[in-house]
Amino acid sequence: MGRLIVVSNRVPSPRERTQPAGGLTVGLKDAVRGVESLWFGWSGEYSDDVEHQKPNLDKVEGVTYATIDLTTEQHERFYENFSNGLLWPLCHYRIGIIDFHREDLRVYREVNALFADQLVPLLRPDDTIWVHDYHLFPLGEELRKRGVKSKIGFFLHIPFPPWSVTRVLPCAAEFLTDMTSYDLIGVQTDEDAHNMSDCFHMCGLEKDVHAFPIGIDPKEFAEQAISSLETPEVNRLRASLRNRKLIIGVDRLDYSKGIPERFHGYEALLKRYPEHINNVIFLQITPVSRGGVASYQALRRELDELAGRICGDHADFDWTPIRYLTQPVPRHILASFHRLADVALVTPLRDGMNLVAKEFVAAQDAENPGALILSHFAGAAPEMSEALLINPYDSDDIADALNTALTMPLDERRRRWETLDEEVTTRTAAHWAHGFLVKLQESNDTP
Ligand code: GDG
Repeated sequence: MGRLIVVSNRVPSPRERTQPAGGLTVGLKDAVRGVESLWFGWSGEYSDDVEHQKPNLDKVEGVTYATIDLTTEQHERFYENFSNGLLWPLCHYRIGIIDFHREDLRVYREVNALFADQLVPLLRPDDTIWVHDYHLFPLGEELRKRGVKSKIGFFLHIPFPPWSVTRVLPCAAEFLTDMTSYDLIGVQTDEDAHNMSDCFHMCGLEKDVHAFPIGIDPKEFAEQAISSLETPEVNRLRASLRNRKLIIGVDRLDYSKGIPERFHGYEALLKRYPEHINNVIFLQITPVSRGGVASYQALRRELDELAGRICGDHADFDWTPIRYLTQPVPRHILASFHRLADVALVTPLRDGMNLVAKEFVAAQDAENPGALILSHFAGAAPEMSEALLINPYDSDDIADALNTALTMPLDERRRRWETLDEEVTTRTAAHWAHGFLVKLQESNDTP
């Protein structure tokens, strides 16, 4: 096979290139290993004249990273407004907070055309191209318009809603038409595949969509969880617990993750099961993301207020019920924090997959594993039925599950964890990438 070309809005930062952090970078690192490959995307930098730029090329461990700049207006309209202010909430079923402007759509298309213009000169005929995520729905068609005949696959990392929601997007039919240019379209779950196939059908188009649930590198995460157990940070956390149970939540600061709902569920636990007061600590790690988008600023204010209010109402002079952090924690430390935790609380209102649930499982000690509480609305839920599955809109459901998890006997925790761990170690990031690329090679419907 020729080279693998990966295209995503952002490429891994120089640090992530050797120490990949998220699922996408981990999964693709395995996919690009041993194959000549090129990863193309936005540099994270701005310039005024983007038409005449040349991609910046940087080769690390056999992978060439090719990056281009955007203008500040393109960043605002393409990335903040259209991708994250409209497509993200729409795909997470949040039509009440979307904001559509034709000018933003024009710039979204303009940036997809710019990506194509800048990428085409770097391509060879036997390349295989893999496009990622909602920022780049029309890229395949832009490449075809420029004569690219290679196999082009597309993977969507976030959910895809049914037609009744998708049709709210004024350009939904245009996007779906463009997407027929891909040789293979992959999504996270069977539900997403069904929804997208149905949307094609409703627009008079025929296109198969397949589910490829993404995973993690469980071995690497487990090793980090064990090897960081005696670091100063982990020792400090352990000492500060003073034998209290630890509940952990880890999410980008994003309204799709159900963090206020989680806080309400935890407060319901303190009210309805007061025996846990002073015997439990909830550590919520929530690095700020997309701080330029208004709905994210509003969520941050809401969480600041809610965490402060719950602490004020329930804390004692020697106990604080919630430790709420908006700073990121280094990945190896995070892995050990998961291992120390008795319970993980993963409560998205909608999530493509949710890698945190899988990371928590991978980090556990087989002799004394913690319990996972997981939303029905995470893409991971169908594979992880041995978690305590909850409806995040029901704070009493969260409270009951927390009580069950905090009091679960060791043999039940082990039994549930073993089944979960089997899933996480079978469906890895490498397995995901391999499955997609094999299917893409098999596809024979290049237009
Ligand atoms: C999208 C989809 C899908 C979080 N806080 C810190 C930190 N993290 C890491 C986690 C995990 C990653 O970020 C988050 O991954 P998720 O899957 O949970 O969520 P999204 O970022 O929304 O990802 C999602 C995913 O794409 C892959 O397809 O699963 O559904 O929305 O790895 O550990 N990492 C570090 N410090 C933190 O404070 N180092």
